[in-house]
Amino acid sequence: MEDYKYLFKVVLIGEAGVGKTCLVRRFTQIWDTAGQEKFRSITQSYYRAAHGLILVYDVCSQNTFDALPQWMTDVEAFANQKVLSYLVGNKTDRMDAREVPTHIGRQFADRYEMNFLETSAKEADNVDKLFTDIAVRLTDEMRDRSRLAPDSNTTNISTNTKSISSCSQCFKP
Ligand SMILES: Nc1nc2c(ncn2[C@@H]2O[C@H](COP(=O)(O)OP(=O)(O)O)[C@@H](O)[C@H]2O)c(=O)[nH]1
Ligand SMILES: [Mg+2]
Repeated sequence: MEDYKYLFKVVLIGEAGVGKTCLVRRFTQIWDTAGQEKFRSITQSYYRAAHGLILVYDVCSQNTFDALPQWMTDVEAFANQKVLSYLVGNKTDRMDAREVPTHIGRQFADRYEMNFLETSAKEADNVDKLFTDIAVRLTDEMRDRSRLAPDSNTTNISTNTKSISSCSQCFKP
């Protein structure tokens, strides 16, 4: 832990089954829910002090896309206004089953001023890009901020970590 210059908290949200746990299994410093989304019991504490936020839907499930406005209500209520947010359409490997076209996902992301990516946790498509983009952007932001105020760069860094429960259905890296 002491070897890291910055530690960022990135939270993943979205309907159950969209692939959050599979996405995150490749990256141990990212927080995942422990399935609370099934009970809509994600609260302020999960979002607190998050630097990054990834809202995931399944491109093969219109229902998970239709639930996004509800998730945004939570984000607007609980997340830091300056959180770096990404909308991610996962499961692009299931081409024949796609229900949500790319441009519709992108349109939603634009409306809420979020970054947008489509991924496949199964094929590892764009997963590295997602997490490295977030890490690079947050690091740049933090560097810029510490240049302005040399001693303030640690105040917003969460030192909490949470182990990620294993998921037998996830694709091994
Ligand atoms: N085809 C495909 N299946 C996926 C992908 N990501 C996750 N899954 C499957 O979707 C199901 C739910 O994944 P999980 O990560 O537990 O979803 P969570 O509830 O959002 O954490 C599991 O059966 C995974 O194997 C993906 O990119 N492609
Ligand atoms: Mg999960």
